[in-house]
Amino acid sequence: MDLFPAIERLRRERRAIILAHNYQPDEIQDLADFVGDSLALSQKAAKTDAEVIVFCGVHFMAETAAILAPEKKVLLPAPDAGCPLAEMAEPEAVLAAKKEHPAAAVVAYVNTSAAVKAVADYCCTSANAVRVVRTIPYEEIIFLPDRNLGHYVARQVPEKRIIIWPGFCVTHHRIRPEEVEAVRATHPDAPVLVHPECPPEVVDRADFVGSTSQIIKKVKEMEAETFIIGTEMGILHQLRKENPGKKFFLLSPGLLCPNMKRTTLERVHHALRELAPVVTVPEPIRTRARTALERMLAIT
Ligand code: CIZ
Repeated sequence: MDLFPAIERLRRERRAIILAHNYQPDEIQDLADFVGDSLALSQKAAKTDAEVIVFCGVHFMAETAAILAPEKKVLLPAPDAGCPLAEMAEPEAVLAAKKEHPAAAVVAYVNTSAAVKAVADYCCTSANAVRVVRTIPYEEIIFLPDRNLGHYVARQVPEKRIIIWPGFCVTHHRIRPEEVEAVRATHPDAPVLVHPECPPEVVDRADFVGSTSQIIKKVKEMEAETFIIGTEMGILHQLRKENPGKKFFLLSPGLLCPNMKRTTLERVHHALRELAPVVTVPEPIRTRARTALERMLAIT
């Protein structure tokens, strides 16, 4: 069966919108009504008048959409798509850290479970982490769960004391600084753009550091012909589509998130046909997590 027209028909019948993260497989991005980072997708979910949201991404992203749009049915076609980084922070451990540092605010990266967002004071994304930490009226901050993003933020906001959680993204954390040196030798004129989830030694050697949405924006503004990209390979699809005259190379061959690749056309079709699997966030976790997300949205 040709799944594209079948999905299209079901999408109309179900009054559904398909949202895909920048790291999703190419064919899923092509199918989607909207492609973006997790925050932009969740905001889209909250604003849409569609009744069903098919969230092509990983579990914490669909949860964020369910927190912000509780009246809609949020479907996650790949229910086995977790995020090892999100699993590196548990609510009990966060509460224990709060007890140890009673004057500190907890800033939780969006890559956390709803249960962790519910015990956090603020959320942030990689696009706004520096701004959130700089703006909030706290001198001491527990930043979780990504230690590389935490180090990046701490360097940009030296006036605050940042207690950094030891988590990491398995995909970004494995990039080595020698890979930047090697690519500089083969493509000396190509700017290197990396995600702040990369280790500090990689970030130090890059020309630009930013979230997926910031990398996409920056490439459009730059005049170079060739670019080296240090984030998950799914982003190359958008970059190539939006910049047909430019060339892109991955900084490291290991930049592939297996969880992001669990979404398939078959699974999207199945989700729309069965209206399952549904992602929900129970009360009072939803309301508490929403408060942390709304505090972030008020800053950005
Ligand atoms: O916020 C997101 O969607 C993530 C996880 C990365 C990014 O930079 O967009």
